Amino acid sequence: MSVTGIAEKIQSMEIRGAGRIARTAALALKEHSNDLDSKDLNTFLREMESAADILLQTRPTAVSLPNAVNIVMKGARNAQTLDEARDSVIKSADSFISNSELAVKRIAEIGARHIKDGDVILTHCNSEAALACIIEAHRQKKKFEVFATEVRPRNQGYITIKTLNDAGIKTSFIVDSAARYFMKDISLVIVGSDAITVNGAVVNKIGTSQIALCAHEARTPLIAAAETYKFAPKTITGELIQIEERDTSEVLDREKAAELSFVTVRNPAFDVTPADYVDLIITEHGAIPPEMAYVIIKEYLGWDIGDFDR
Ligand code: RUB
Repeated sequence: MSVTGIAEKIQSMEIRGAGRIARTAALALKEHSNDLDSKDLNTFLREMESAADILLQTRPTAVSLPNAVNIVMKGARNAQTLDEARDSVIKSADSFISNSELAVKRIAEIGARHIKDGDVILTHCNSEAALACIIEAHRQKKKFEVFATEVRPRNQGYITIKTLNDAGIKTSFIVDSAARYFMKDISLVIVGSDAITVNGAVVNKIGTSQIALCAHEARTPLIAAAETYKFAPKTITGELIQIEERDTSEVLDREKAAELSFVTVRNPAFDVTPADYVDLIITEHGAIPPEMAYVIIKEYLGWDIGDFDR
């Protein structure tokens, strides 16, 4: 499929979830580099950069996307020949995809250690990384149950309950606004992440921060499961994570909205949970307190303060 076709699928959320978006973008760049019949290095790089730009425009919040694009393009940008550049894109994309799949498996193993018999887990949205922890704990025969939210307006909660049901995990399905009502019964909150800032704030599906606030009030621990490529290097210099505002028709039918001349519909897709409300971040390199986010950015993403002065 063309880069534009894949970009449309990401934009429309046919392909969604920060990890999947990143792997799909890496694959799209690899396939594009194979399809291009550029005659020289500069033309190849120009065409690859414009494909990368198309992918980057799709969803602004998931930092896994620019991180994946940079990882795939880095070697090609420094290549001396066209063959070297193409080769580098292909190898980097392949290794990004397999590392990403491995990272989720590793997160599952580490995350499962934090789930114990008798737990009642609340999860929000549909996170491959968060669900991997839950499913691994179930595979280890731990006895627990899960509460899953609906996730208005796109209802990703349906995908979550289907996955949990297929795994044979006892699950309660609740509307988003019931999170505080049930929090007294919850012993652990596990969510995924679209971006993690240098301060350890977790950017995830809208509603996560409300759940975190309720969890904090009830002294219920909250864990975020996040591969290292979801950490946002540019937040080192104070750059904010852009919160995607999606089409308002996802929330209220366009015709109904048109009848309400004093009403503006808003549809932010993500929110920011401050580090104070996050107990642990599970990465493929281990579980860290949110305060250690800088270490992940520096050690595993290879970025440092000086990188921004060039
Ligand atoms: C998905 C979402 C997920 C994170 C992590 O939002 O917020 O919690 O992307 O998912 P959307 P994963 O449905 O708008 O893409 O662990 O699968 O990367």
